[in-house]
Amino acid sequence: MMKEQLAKIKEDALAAIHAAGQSDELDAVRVKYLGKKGELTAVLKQMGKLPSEERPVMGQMANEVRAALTDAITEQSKALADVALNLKLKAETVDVTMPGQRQAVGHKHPITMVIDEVTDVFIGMGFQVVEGPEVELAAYNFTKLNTEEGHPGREWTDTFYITPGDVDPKNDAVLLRSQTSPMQVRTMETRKPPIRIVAPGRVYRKDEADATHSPMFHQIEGMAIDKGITMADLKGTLNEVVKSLYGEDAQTRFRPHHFPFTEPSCEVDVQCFECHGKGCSVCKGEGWIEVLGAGMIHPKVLEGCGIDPDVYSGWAFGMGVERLAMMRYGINNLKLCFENDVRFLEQF
Ligand code: 2U9
Repeated sequence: MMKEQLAKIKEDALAAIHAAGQSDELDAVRVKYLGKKGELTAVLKQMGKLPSEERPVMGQMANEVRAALTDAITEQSKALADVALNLKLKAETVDVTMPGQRQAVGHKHPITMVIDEVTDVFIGMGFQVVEGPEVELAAYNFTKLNTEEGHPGREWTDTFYITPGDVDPKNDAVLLRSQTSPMQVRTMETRKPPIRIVAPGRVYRKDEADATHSPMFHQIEGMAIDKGITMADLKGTLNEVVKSLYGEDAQTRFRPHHFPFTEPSCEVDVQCFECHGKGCSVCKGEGWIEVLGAGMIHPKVLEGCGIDPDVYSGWAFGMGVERLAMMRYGINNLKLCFENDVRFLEQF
């Protein structure tokens, strides 16, 4: 009786196992036959009722059935996993011959291109690049640069003060730097000569925005300080820079000028690259184009920044990046540089 029962369970269960097409189906079959309340378990529970001489034989048979079912379940489970994996692989096949999707690659802004070009020339001459805060103290933006209180550039009409209570052109006033010169001051205060640095970055002045002005613009300033530095080093260095930017035959002209932070001071013109000095619309008939200001660092500035002017001397220069970019790329309105219109930016 029990023998037939076991044989039937085995037959039915094996059929069900092989018919299971999914792992949850297979699990249901396992529970149905081998689970706590399963059919095989139910038969085993009746074992006690058998005459004692039959028990070992039935016990062995029951164990064989259980082993056969367990093996079949394991095997079917592997087969199902194989099928699932193959389906997944097929579904996720990558066709490496399909054309890719072209990604739009951006590029540098024309202002950044000019900054990189100029700083690269200086880096090639052994200069280091320093960058620093755009929010500055009046002491660093003005006083240490020999620009005392009362100087027009220091007035609230020219400079963005952000100190609470609005206008306070005193030393501890906080402002948006109007030049990158504070970085030269900070470098002098923290390093010993020889110093050769360029300081590129954003500066802010209360200028009305028009085709050639913006309340935010960029400067590159720089300086060299060592024993025995003279105006000849300034001229030699700037001539080399101008040749790197405008070509070997570029001519320069140094004109006397005045800045509070340099003495003597000069402005430097480059001969017009369009008309070579004859006078045209690019140079407004001048034949020359002003590109930067420079000079020997004022002894008072050196001393105020902890460098002994009796031992060391140095030169400094400053240039406006936007002017340079407009000339270089033929940009006729500065506003275009700050509107982020890709139709403009894509042209460079
Ligand atoms: C220190 C000492 C000296 C920086 C200098 C200029 C001349 C200059 C202008 C160019 C066009 C500013 O953007 S612009 O309007 N700059 O002409 N700048 S010398 O001299 C320094 C700087 C720092 C400690």
